[in-house]
Amino acid sequence: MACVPETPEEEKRLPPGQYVPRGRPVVHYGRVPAFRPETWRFQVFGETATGQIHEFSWEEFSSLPHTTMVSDFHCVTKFSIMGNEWGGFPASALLARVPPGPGVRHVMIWAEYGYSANLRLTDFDRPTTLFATHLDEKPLSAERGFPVRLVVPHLYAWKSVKWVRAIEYLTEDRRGFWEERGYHNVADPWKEQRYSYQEEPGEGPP
Ligand SMILES: Nc1nc2c(c(=O)[nH]1)N[C@H]1C(S)=C(S)[C@@H](COP(=O)(O)O)O[C@H]1N2
Ligand SMILES: [Mo]
Repeated sequence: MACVPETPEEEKRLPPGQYVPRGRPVVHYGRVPAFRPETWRFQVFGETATGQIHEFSWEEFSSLPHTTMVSDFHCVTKFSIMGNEWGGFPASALLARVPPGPGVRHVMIWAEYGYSANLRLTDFDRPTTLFATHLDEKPLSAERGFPVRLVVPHLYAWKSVKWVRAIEYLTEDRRGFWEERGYHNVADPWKEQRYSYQEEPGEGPP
């Protein structure tokens, strides 16, 4: 494994304690789920503005406006994958389509098999947060999250939930899968927010 950035410019984009491996590792907990377009549904639930659950079929979901974005990807186990070209639609498009209620400050991202990650609404609503269906102009491979994953490039990559199936709007914060298991609630790689013991007051649920 090469453990150095390829260019000085890449070096500047590398958060503290991270390295660039050769190749692009695939990381997840548990098995790769199958995708069945006829029965696949995407739910937006919790504190929606209307009080109703909103459900998308794959056809509706995949017809949201498409865009591309290049970003880096930082796993808390210290490797970074630089310069990924993701295609999909911004999380802000989903927020516009299914507005959250006025008290919503957090979201829970839910995946197949119950994997989850929580985000502050301000992190979810960043212009760089994307629901990605494509990587480098090709549909995602099964193990990278096909048919759709979230990409939150400014936070550690466990927040970039693969095989995403639902968003829950929350008025109060709640910990997701890794956040419950000792990882930092916020997860900013530039501040090396790796573990929950580093949390400052106000950075996590009580
Ligand atoms: N559904 C789901 N999404 C997940 C994970 C997981 O276990 N399940 N692992 C996360 C972690 S820890 C990382 S580093 C990235 C890895 O993404 P990659 O396999 O495309 O490199 O996916 C994240 N998304
Ligand atoms: Mo990770």
